[in-house]
Amino acid sequence: MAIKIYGSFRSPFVMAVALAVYEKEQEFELLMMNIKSPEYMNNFNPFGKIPSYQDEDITLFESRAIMRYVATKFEGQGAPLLGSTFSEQALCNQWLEVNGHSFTPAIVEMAFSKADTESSKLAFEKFEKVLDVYEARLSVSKYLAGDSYTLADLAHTPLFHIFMAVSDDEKKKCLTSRPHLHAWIQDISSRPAWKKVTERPENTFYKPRTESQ
Ligand SMILES: N[C@@H](CCC(=O)N[C@@H](CS)C(=O)NCC(=O)O)C(=O)O
Repeated sequence: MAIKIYGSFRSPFVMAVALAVYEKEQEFELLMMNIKSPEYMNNFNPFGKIPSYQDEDITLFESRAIMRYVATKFEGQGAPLLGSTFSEQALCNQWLEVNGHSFTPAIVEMAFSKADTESSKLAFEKFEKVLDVYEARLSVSKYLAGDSYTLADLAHTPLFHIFMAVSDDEKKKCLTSRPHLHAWIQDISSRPAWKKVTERPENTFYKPRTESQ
């Protein structure tokens, strides 16, 4: 059975799973169902969320679990993704947790806060504190887990892509003013597998602004 990803490219988590599949040089079908239907909730994700993943061996939900599965299943193909040493593997897991528990909530809270309010200011400050942690890490390490690109880096690409696409130059300064962070975002966004994701015909939601990035 071909790999099936359920969801829409409006979701950064769906894009992250698609990116992991492409990094492993696999193809997939992107399918959408009514995610609150009994059929979807009983067979794919009882929480009624996207993405879900299916291949001949397994049906899975939760994007980071799916990415780990894909990286392990296709270990010998494409980019390694899990870290090349025992320490890198541990750091990859650590930074994937950071992605899930610190980075994603901070960027989502900022994106959903009402513009020019006290809560949007607080959300932005909170996001900047998270970015400071990334800047410090990336000033001593090429990638989050060490010398090689892993799932920890990959998990960030879609959310930064969306942030860059929907923000004006002033807002983007929180990225461009942190040189190591900015160079890393450019690096992880220039991978051929990411280009393949952005060039999928279903990817119509976040068009990059034309201003300088
Ligand atoms: N932790 C989940 C998050 C999934 C998630 O929140 N997906 C959103 C789209 S970005 C969704 O399905 N929202 C629909 C809903 O909550 O009804 C993952 O990483 O897969």
